[in-house]
Amino acid sequence: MEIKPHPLILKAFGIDGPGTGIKKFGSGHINNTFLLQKPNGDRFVLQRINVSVFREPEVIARNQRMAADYLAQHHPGYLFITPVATVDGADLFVLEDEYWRMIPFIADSVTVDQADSPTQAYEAARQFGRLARNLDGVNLQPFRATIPNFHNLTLRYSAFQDAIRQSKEERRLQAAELTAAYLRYSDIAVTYERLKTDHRFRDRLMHHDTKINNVLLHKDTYKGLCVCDLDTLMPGKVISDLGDMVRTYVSPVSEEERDCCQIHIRDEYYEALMDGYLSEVGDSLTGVEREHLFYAGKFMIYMQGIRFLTDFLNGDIYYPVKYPEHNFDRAMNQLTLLERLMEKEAGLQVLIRKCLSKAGNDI
Ligand code: GN1
Ligand code: MG
Repeated sequence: MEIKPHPLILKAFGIDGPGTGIKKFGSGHINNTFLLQKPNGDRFVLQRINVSVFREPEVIARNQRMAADYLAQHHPGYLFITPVATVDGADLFVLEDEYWRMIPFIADSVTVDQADSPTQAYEAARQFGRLARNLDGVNLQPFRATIPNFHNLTLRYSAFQDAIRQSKEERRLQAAELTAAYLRYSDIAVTYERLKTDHRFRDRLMHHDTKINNVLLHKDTYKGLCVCDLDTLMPGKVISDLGDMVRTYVSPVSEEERDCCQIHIRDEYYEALMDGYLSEVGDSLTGVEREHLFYAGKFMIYMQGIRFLTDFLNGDIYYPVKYPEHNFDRAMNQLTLLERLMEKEAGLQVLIRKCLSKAGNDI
């Protein structure tokens, strides 16, 4: 269904309806995003928050506000996108149970949907690294999960098992081989289970959605400007942010690619993103975190793969699909990526060690 922002929403943010250009923007699965252009040329990004995913949008606003306050105090020059307040001074505007928020469009910025060069991977990773580093000292206590258990692989794994049991027979049979393959790699979930209670595996304020189009790059130089899409800024683990970059920057094709022969690991992108990320956070990692840098990629690819497959088994209730096997194909894509990554572990561990020692660290 086509969703258009109601004129009252624009008014709430102090924008006059007539004369303001509105178009759909971005490529996310979850929220609805629009680019607004005022007659004077000022641009804003207006979003309707998906409340079936983000059940407490106030938590998003609160986390961002607390992070912004901390950063303004401790890293005053750092560009951190904060919402534009409504004319009443609120971070969110609620109309008929729908939550809207607006952020400024950052001048001279562009996003790319795919990493096209190792330099882009480096720049993007560096931005996520800088965010993590700048937020390293923040008191995590008042921060809450915007999506509880979002990257809790233990729960994602049990949701997968539930879906296998409860799915309609047709889908269960269709996915039998793929399901068996994912179950064979369940040690990835077992490792997480062990790690999550290890206090040396620190809680940190993480972005949790580090795909490359969540970094704004300068339109001419392609230098990283800042990160965006801060809905899942919440306490988490370093493997989430690092792992999602491995998942989304390293293969020449995205999770949407159906021809799995095109999926492979580009070592130079892997090295570039490790280098960019560790150049910022390297010296703050604990020994246990450093030992699990390769695991990060496995963790995120496996979790995304079982999320797609779970959704296929459940009848496509979470991810929008364009055709009936869409989630199945995405899960197959992620399994291929996982296997390509694991085949290369020895060589990639060498690259990790190289990047760690460059950042002044060793395993
Ligand atoms: C969702 O909407 P988007 O594309 O930013 C999902 C991520 C997945 C991603 C996979 C809240 O993000 O976790 O990695 O799809 N976000 C949520 O494409 O579930
Ligand atoms: Mg997103």
